[in-house]
Amino acid sequence: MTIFKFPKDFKWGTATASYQIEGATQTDGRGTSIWDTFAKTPGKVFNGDNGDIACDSYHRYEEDIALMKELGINTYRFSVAWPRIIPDGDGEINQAGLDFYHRFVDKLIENDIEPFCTLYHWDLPQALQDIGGWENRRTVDAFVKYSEVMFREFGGKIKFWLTFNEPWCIAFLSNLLGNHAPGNKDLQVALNVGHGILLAHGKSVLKFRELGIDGKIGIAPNVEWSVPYSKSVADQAACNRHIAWFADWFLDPVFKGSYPQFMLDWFEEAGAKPDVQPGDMETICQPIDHLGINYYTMNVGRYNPDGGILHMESLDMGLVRTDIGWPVESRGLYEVLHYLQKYGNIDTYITENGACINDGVVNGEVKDYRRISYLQQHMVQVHRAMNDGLNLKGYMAWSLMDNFEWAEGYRMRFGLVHVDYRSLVRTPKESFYWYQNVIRNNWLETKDVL
Ligand code: GCO
Repeated sequence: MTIFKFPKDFKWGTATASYQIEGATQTDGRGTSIWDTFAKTPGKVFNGDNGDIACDSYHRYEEDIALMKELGINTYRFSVAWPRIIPDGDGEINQAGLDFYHRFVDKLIENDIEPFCTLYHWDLPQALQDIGGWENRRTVDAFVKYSEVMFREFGGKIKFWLTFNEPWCIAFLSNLLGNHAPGNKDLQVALNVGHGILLAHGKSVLKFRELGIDGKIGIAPNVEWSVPYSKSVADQAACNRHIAWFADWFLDPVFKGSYPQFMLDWFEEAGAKPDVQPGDMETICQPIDHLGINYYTMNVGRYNPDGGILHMESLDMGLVRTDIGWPVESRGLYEVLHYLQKYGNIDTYITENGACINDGVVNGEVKDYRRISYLQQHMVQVHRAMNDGLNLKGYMAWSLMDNFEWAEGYRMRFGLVHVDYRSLVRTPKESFYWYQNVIRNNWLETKDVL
């Protein structure tokens, strides 16, 4: 048995996102988001599910905060629904929306839970999509306005900020692969969208500094690790592209002020390139205070000219998979963290990590031992990376509770707390009690949990 101790000020948390948990989509003046539209388009979301009710956290947030308190987390990562703050994206401010987040954030603070706020976790106001979404620079300016409203209202109260959650998903999953809202399948659109959000990120960070907000700000990419199937140059290059697609494509502009040339060349061969205007790259390249990393899985990649835009196929190496089909490989997290050192040893938070394990309630209990195993393995890798001297400041499990899993609807469950979507009853799972123990001890013990 080995004991892994964590530093005193380590942030232990969980993460959620507004559209996935809040429900109350028609309440208190909230505008429509692209996810409302997408979820109601037949064939886009499994079972025709949508976020109208979700976990109803908009109404049950006190119960949820009581659960957080019981769990013992000192940090909670949540996102704000832009359409609650500015219903049409760019017009009137909705006081009722601000009031909700004030009540919510005050309650967190009252319970000694640090609010860690994501400004954009995908619920773009539909009115902005109607003018071209992130491809239109009016959307970029509207985001800066929205973020200014948030900074002015919550600056000082909220000390930890993230501009964008998972730029790869916003650009490519949503606009090249078409799986998420708004569902485009066009590389040029994807590159424009990616560029738009980078620009919005840079301008928002500039605004944060200009206002002198007491707090820290950064961005949270999702990064998948890829290991080449063979030593062939082609396999290695395919995996390099795969990693860079998630990481370098967004982080090179943020940290270095340029897109990675080999990826620009690659996309240009496919006939597309981002619409970079003079001054854009300088605007994007603003010093940030921390980096959030969302990590779930690793690939073994092989060059295959039919393997999508990157010409890479992921091989099935027989790894254990979670119920959503993603291979479990915790060492990928360690590799990702080291890979990102090329951008400097910046304060880093694991802003999401977790497993889809669909075990249900049996006799009042949820014995999700596979989730415990997943979390434990990944936390050990975080600890390893910290031992190497990396500035890892916190770990936030995805997710506090089961919720609306985007295109998968409600069938895929990532929560430490089970949610019965008919009764909305919350039942803490075994993993909840396991995590509670880790947090209470501030160390992790690795005897085999299975
Ligand atoms: C994400 C997502 C979450 C997902 C999780 C599991 O940021 O991709 O933030 O919303 O639910 O990743 O797929």
